[in-house]
Amino acid sequence: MTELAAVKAALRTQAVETPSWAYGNSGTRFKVFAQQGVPRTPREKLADAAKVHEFTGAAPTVALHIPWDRVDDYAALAGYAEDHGVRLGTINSNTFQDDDYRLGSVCHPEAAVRRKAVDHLLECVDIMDATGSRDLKLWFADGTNYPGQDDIRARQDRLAQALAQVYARLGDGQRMLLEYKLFEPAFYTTDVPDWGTAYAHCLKLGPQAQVVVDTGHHAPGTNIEFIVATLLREGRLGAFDFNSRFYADDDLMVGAADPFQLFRIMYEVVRGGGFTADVAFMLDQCHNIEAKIPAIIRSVMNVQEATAKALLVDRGALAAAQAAGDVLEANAVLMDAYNTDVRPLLAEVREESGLDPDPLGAYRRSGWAEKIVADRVGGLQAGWGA
Ligand code: AOS
Ligand code: ZN
Ligand code: ZN
Repeated sequence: MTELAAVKAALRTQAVETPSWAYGNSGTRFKVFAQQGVPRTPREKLADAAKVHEFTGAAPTVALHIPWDRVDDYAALAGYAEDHGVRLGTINSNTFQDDDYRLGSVCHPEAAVRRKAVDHLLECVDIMDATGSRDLKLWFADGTNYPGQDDIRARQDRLAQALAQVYARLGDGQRMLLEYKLFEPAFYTTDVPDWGTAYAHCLKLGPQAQVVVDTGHHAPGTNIEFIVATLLREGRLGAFDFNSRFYADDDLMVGAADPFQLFRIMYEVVRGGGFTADVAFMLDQCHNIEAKIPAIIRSVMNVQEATAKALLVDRGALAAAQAAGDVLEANAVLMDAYNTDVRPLLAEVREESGLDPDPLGAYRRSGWAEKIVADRVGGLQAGWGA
């Protein structure tokens, strides 16, 4: 296979999981802007996600969020997804939207609240059994706002106990993905604030516990690609939540704020052998002011572009320059790949797969946007879906 053929083959295998909540209305704490035609039910979210897959060929799975996507029959929901050409993906738990969780969930000082949170997580594993999902994604809003509010060490013990209970419930082939976040909603301490804390818990739990890197969850200036390289070396990079940020956890379209950072991350993924099914590429975004389905299509394309550039790095030339200590040449090799316009290459890959080379144009021409505006009245905010 020529090098270009290998790059194309790799691009054809790339799958980006889209989040059900990105299809619903969302906003900031100041205002949720309702858009016309947004889904009212989990099935309608899946129908929209199927459109993203239809036009990109690269978004075959959809992440669910419990309880936002709660239904009576998950196997039937999985069947509905398959009828539309997609599959159900990661199950996201929610231990942050209940009054009981004011002081935390699995780290809460009261055993009864911790029990309630763990029961929810165990229920999520039951749902995974029904949907056939591989991954349970855990993001905890737990933390404290004031020094002295709670015992930092005790909270870690409570967290470890809860994680161990859920880990023990995982079936063969199921994984627990632990996401970290620097701050918000807690502002003094967060119980899983960084990759080191997540990694330490995963290490104790076992190989089915893996770390999720949400690209918006770091302090400004953090070198995320270094974290990616480290987790891959340790065999603990389970997934990405892709999005981009200018300030904090902005959840904007991935690759919008800093395409160069996304390229650097994808280069470490390629370099570290992470371009396999073991690393899930998920989006975790909210489209507050822009049209949702085209924004998600754009995001998938942005991931593909960064990946194509990463795959095009001349690794032989890079290694030679690095070995020779040629700083400028090494940097030039990397920048050459980054500065390549990969859009024609991706258009070719799409055409060779029988897709329209222009996914956004194809979506616009499809009439789906007009159809959902006509058909769906009263779309709901993400988080309050049926
Ligand atoms: C929150 O900041 C996190 O990024 C999450 O991944 C969260 O689980 C997601 O927004 C769905 O609830
Ligand atoms: Zn996330
Ligand atoms: Zn987030």
